[in-house]
Amino acid sequence: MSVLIKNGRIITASEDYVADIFIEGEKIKTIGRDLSLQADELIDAQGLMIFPGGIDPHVHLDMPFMGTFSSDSYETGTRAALYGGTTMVIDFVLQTQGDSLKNALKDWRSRADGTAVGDYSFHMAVTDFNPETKLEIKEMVEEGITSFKTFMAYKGSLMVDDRQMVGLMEEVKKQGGIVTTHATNGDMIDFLVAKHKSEGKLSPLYHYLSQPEITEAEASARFADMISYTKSPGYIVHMTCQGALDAIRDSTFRNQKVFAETCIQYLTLDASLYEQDFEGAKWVMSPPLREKKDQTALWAGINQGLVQVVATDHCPFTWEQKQLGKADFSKIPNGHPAIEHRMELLFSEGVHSGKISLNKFVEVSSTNAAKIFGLFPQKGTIGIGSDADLLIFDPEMEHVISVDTHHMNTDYSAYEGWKLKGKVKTVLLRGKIVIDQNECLVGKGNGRFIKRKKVTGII
Ligand code: DUC
Ligand code: ZN
Ligand code: ZN
Ligand code: ZN
Repeated sequence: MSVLIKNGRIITASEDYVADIFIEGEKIKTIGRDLSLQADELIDAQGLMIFPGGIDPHVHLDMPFMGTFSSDSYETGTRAALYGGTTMVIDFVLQTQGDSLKNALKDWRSRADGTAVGDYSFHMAVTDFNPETKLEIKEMVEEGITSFKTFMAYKGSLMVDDRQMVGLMEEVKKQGGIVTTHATNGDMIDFLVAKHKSEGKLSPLYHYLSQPEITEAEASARFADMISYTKSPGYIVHMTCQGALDAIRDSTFRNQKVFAETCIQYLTLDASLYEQDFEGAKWVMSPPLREKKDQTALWAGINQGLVQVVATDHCPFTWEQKQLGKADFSKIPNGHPAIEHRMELLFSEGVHSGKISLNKFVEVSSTNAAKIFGLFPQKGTIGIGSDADLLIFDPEMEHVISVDTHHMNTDYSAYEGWKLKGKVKTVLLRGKIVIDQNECLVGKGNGRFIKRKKVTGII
């Protein structure tokens, strides 16, 4: 199977030029002007942009959480991702405390393998670091799982203490991986949740007020300090606020790098959404949405190279599932749906509004995640020999986000009615046209588990 894409404007993290792309099998074979090669499929991309397929390194599909499961399966979630130009996701395996990493991986792969429509990998969330787990880190790296997630919150089910954290960092460094973290101070949050509940303050607003900026700034600084001590590569997931950004900026003065990821919602939505009775439950996620000043700081952080990745933390629930917390904000399943609109939101709100450049758009939506997590140059760029994961994009086409047209398995949209400029037209995954003109051309099982390489921590 071969495909020839003519006259597209190719944008990578560092280039911007018009050329033809010739694909043979799953890979890009040739890039050049006026190629006259015979191909099975011809795509005219005149007037359109071509980006590397998006990589969302933070999603939770079919995840058991807070007494229920996130509502997108690997099939519906990765299909929605493809509709939005994201060709690969990295999900999270959660170790059960007291059990092995191997068993957790088996459990997660049983739900994803043969189901996913787009490509996928996993971070391994280590929730119980002990002498047995330590021995499994090397095996995981050999399986192509080279990133290890930790939670500094959710005590009793997911949280590791600092003793486990430094131990894990030392071992992961030795085996060639990277430690990532949900950086919020779990004990402080638990205190505030209990306090608000004892005062009868039970609405979604108190979810927000139980996780103030300081809880994230403190944990981010602590994580950066432990990374400084152990010299392991480190990455903070879903950074939301100026205080956390300040903590990692400070760490750069030690000539130290802690990678940071923010999510599209923290750049585009703010905490005023919690000021409306139970409706605010739609945006109950952890960490919560912040203030306008934090959005400004995050956009600046992206431009300064302090924030490398824009992900989603896609963790969807239906409105019925959200009712689990109707009488108590601490029982509202945490998370919101975003996997489908990350690229279009970032393009419209970032590029069109003049906040980031086209090259930066590619860097933070695809290339940097590929580099940090051991996928580059197989994924994350448009180059000879790379997987032909491509997003053909109409930069001027306007459209409106709505639950009536989205493909995620949720009955509400967190961005209902948002008018965007710039829309996905055609998507290729490993040389195959998977989305064309709002239609998905592949089914369940089309996605592949991608083994990742060891991580250097330098990009
Ligand atoms: N935050 C969420 O909002 N959902 C899933 C896990 C998390 O940390
Ligand atoms: Zn998290
Ligand atoms: Zn998450
Ligand atoms: Zn324009």
